[in-house]
Amino acid sequence: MNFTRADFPDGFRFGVATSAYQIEGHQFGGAGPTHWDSFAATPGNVVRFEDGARACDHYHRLDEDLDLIQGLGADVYRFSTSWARVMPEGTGAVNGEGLDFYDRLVDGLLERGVSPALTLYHWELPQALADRGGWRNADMPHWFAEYTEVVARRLGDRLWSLAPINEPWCVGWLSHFDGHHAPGLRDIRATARAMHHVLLSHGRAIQVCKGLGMQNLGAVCNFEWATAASDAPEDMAATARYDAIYNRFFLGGLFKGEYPAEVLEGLAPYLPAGWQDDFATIQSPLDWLGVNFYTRKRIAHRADAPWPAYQERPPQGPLTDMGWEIYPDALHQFLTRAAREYTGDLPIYVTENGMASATTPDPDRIAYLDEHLRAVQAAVADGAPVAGYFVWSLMDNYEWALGYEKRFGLVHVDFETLARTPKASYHALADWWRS
Ligand code: IFM
Repeated sequence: MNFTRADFPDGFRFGVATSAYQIEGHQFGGAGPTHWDSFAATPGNVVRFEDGARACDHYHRLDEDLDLIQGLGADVYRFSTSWARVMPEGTGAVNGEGLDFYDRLVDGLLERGVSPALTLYHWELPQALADRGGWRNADMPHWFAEYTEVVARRLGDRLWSLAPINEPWCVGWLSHFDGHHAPGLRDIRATARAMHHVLLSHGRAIQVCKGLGMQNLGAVCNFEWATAASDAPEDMAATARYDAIYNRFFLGGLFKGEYPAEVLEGLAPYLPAGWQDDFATIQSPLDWLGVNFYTRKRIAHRADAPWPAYQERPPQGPLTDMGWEIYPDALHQFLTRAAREYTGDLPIYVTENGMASATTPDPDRIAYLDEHLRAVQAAVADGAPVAGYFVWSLMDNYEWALGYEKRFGLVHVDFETLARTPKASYHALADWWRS
């Protein structure tokens, strides 16, 4: 990687990201059960039934991991608090030990000169709330606001930034329509409610944080670039539906106070009554947009299925261990489009980007990061106000339904001994981030 900091705009921030359930070790420290524990315990959902009970044991190796972040020269560390660790039943009683852990984490970052970027929800819903319907339940925004207030009151004075919910598409669509993530539903009515409640909960959390005087509040969404598999009108229309569900539903809700027509075609009959009245909350003004970006998809029409009637075509070219096509120009195109059509001058952070690769040393990861950083530069040259770039992930961790075999880390983790070993990509980034 032949970059220097001067190759990026003034004040541009580099960082790394993780999430609670993927690294901490959920069995430790008084955390309550989550829907990922029960999802993983159900045959057929997760590779080898693996769960986050021990994960990387970050809970007991906090200082060692904070030293790795400092050694990398990262400006920002993006992490999440676990709702079930802070409030084991989801509402009511607070687990003091859990909050103390996050307090030490934030202070440890600040002592090392790293800015803490908090995400409040990265998918481990407390089981007690899942039992009450989870994201389908219209009470979710109230429950989430209660949890937000507990965390914000304790940590809010020392955070660099806060985002309520990681990747609303995954919370809504992937988990309730595709059934690939907890709670593993395949139900259009559940999907419509979860998609709406996740945005409404986001808005409530922003209101709570603003009420407490917090600043630098954002939203972190995952996006994909969608390319039509052919010029046929039905493939173009299928691609527009894919793009609407994946990208424009969230950008439209957050920044325009509307849902795309292609999504309403399918979901409108199932949305909760009065959904149109919620946009004032959903649109609570933000200070930045976070873009989690990995790949693009080629989409075609699917004639033998009801709405959304699309199918993914096989990826082309080089793939990561996730089977995701490596297509950096999609990041350039997406950042440019997001700024042009939705966010204007609002800063955009690439809050996740990286690749799964089991190779060590990892020249493939170095090349992937290099190409995507060049795509960021191209977007900046086109006028997109990109203000930072965070690598997913600091270390190998629990890749949800794919268990521990997909390795996204800059640091290798031996899941027998839990030894951490920085990879070549870690050293390549450290060489210029520390300069
Ligand atoms: O590991 C995940 C993370 O939890 C959310 N964004 C995508 C990553 C890679 O799949």
